[in-house]
Amino acid sequence: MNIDAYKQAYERDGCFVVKSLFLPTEIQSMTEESMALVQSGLVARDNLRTEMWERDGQAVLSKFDPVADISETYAKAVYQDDTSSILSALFDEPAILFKDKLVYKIPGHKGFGPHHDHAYHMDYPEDMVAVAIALDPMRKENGCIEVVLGSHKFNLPVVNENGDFATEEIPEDAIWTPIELEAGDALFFSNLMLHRSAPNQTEDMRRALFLTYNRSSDGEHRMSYYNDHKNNVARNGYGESEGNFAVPEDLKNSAKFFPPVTRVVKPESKNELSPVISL
Ligand SMILES: O=C(O)CCC(=O)C(=O)O
Repeated sequence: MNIDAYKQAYERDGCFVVKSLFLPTEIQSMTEESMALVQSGLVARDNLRTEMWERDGQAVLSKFDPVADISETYAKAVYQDDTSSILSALFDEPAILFKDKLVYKIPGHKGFGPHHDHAYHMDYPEDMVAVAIALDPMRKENGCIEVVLGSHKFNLPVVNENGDFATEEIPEDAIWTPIELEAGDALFFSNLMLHRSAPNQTEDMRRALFLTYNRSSDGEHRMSYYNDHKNNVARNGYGESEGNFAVPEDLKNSAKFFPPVTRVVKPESKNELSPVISL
């Protein structure tokens, strides 16, 4: 792993790709877990963990957000060794988890408009790194992430008077680069990096796990962020992203995270050696 090359790319472009960061067996566990979560009974329009989108007049699951505190499989991904080493090198100190979400991007999902993530948590440290881990191949046809290389240095005013991302401030000549990934690859990108994604025009889901970290010297903010998130959603919804109707008006007062958000605990490492058979 050439950590210096990653650091240089991060400084210059605001992002870089790490191929095969996760093993096929790890990806398989995560995709199986994503389906177990769908069937867990947690997907509901008043559950703030499960962001819903509209498709053909029906509410469908868009994201589990957060997810790592209810799933040992995803908690393991948070603490994966190579990810931690790369993040420590970028920050020059250990990283702390800020946010974790599992995006399902089902067929027909309309995609995500241009934004950077800091706009959605401006009260928290600016210096964060997101890691988008592909659980399925991410291609142009199923709405891979597209980025504007170098845009972490644009210093954009992020929010307009409606409280939405100020897309009108994005330079007209900005070049959007699609980042195609294989399952197991990961895109590391700055919290200030402009990104978006197109609709999923295929017949299959395009799942990705997004883990966002801040530097340890900036402190731990995850619990406080999700507490604020609850109030923001109840007050405003999620803005005007196309297709996103989040928590409906009549459920806003009762909407809550279930189960309640807890800290992400590092799973005990288990001895995974095969049993030895004496002959
Ligand atoms: O999953 C995607 O296509 C992009 C998601 C994204 O940009 C976000 O959730 O902020």
